Amino acid sequence: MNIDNILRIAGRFSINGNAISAEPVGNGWINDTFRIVTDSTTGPDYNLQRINHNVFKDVDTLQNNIKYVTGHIRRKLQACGTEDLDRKVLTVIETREGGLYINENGEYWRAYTFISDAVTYEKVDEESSRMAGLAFGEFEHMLSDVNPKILGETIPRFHDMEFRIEEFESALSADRTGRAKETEDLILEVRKRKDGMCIAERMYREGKLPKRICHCDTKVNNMMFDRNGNFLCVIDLDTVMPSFVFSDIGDFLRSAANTGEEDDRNPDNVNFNMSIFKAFIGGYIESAGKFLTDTEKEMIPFAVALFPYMQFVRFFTDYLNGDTYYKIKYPEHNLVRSRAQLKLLQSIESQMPEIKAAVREITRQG
Ligand code: GN1
Ligand code: MG
Repeated sequence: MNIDNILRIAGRFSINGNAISAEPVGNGWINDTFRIVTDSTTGPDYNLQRINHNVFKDVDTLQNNIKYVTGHIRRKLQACGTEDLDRKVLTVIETREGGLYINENGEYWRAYTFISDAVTYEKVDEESSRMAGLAFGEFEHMLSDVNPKILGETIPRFHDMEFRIEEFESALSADRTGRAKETEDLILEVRKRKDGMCIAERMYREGKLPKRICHCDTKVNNMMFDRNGNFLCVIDLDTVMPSFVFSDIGDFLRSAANTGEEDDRNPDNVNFNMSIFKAFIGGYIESAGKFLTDTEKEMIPFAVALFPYMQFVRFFTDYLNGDTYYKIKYPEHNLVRSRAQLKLLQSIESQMPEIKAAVREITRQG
């Protein structure tokens, strides 16, 4: 992409000064991000992002969600006298016409204030796991007084297990790639758990479980810290939408408490790390314990198992479909990912009594 063009697009947003340099930042595969520096001596730098319109089809909903959520959090932080607000919550920069994004020939762009002197971590230890629990719990807490229906689903039925099963069953009956016959063991593993794993959607319909505004992409690298290791804010708000709180608990632990890789070729490497789990839940209950219902707390062990299962089903469905969603590095990559997620699930299942006991203990204190 031509730098002059990026600088010109940056100039269409209400930035301070003139954009003078643009440098690619971050390593996400979803959106492309550029750090924009201006000639203003007093104003901040900016992040200019090209939004992946294949993943996020409804950019209006996406940007309205983010504007709403960041505005709400900013007002909350302001009300309790928080300093350094521009590093504690993302700031959406509007276009010169007052819009939330630009559409140029089918390419969608948005801008944020750049958060200065901040870092992200890739690896999780007990301390950062506890901080993540605190941070994502606090994020949900600050949004817990908002009617979740105000926000749209940026990816429809994103963490809906019934939907993921429907997608799996239709991939299987179409069997476009002829891959079903070599994966009968995995098909059985999906099917034998599917009723139990769809319980949250049933309870929601019966009014027994709420949806709340959740982050839905709770990875440690979606948190920013200052150079002294103090937590600043949560980033990557594209998937913020109404969901069960299980999304934020389950997806974090699925990635952070795996002793192996998400796509580990050797299932023996993959196990569920109990101390990372306990640290996260401890932090989470400290900030979220005050608004969660008893049912939500009791179902935390379910959330821990649900996400490896859901990811197993999603990877496996993509394998049966011929690898159309997740980027692959080799032909059986999605199959390897599926088996690794299944192994993580089995490790969780074998430690379930301990997981339940830990949750009971932590929620009693919280
Ligand atoms: C995708 O690209 P990344 O890592 O943020 C996916 C998640 C999956 C994850 C599995 C929008 O997230 O739901 O858990 O891959 N995001 C989307 O690696 O589908
Ligand atoms: Mg992401």
